[in-house]
Amino acid sequence: MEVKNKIILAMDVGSIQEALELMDEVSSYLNTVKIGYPLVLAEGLEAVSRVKEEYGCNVICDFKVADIPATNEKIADVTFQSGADALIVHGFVGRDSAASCLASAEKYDKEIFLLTEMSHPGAEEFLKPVSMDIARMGVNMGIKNYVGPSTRLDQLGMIREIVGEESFIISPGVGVQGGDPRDTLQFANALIVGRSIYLADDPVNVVESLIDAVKL
Ligand code: OMP
Repeated sequence: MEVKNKIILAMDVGSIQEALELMDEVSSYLNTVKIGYPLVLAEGLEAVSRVKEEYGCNVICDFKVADIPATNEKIADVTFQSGADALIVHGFVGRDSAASCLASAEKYDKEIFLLTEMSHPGAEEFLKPVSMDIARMGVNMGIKNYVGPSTRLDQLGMIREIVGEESFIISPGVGVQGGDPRDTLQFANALIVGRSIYLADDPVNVVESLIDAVKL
């Protein structure tokens, strides 16, 4: 996936109206949007098709899929049928669960991102001790796309070592969660940024500053 300016907008707003207004402002700078539960539970999967149709951008659905294989497959199928280009899938549930999402992605000629370690403090409790195993599992399964934390760069660096330079890593946690854009891009291919942009008085200014910061 080609991510313009290395920034993925996390569209965690509460309505299609807000999403479209934000896209009107920033869409010339971005070509990739991540849509998750906040917007889809409020507006349905139509939010995915609307954003795709009106702006022609890549949409990554962030449903952090973490169920048994049969249910994962149904979730992945309906997500890809909505037009989503990619789906974020949890790794901790194990190989069979992730494999059913991967099989669905292959069926629709789409992609999955395997979530390794999460960015928030609570990830230290259960996820951190197994995150490298999750990354190794992804490599063994032939997965090419990963999500890893900008808030723990030592961990992100180890994830990069495991998945290799050819893999594509997207990294949340920049801005409000404390991650630094430039440092994160030492290891990640693109940043996921939400609140710093959509809560800003001037989202365009924030996006421009991020682009400058990562160019330096
Ligand atoms: P902000 O913290 O507002 O920039 O948003 C970060 C976005 O990335 C949100 O949509 C989170 O749900 C998502 N995210 C994380 O923050 N941490 C993770 O470990 C994984 C994700 C994700 O999978 O996108």
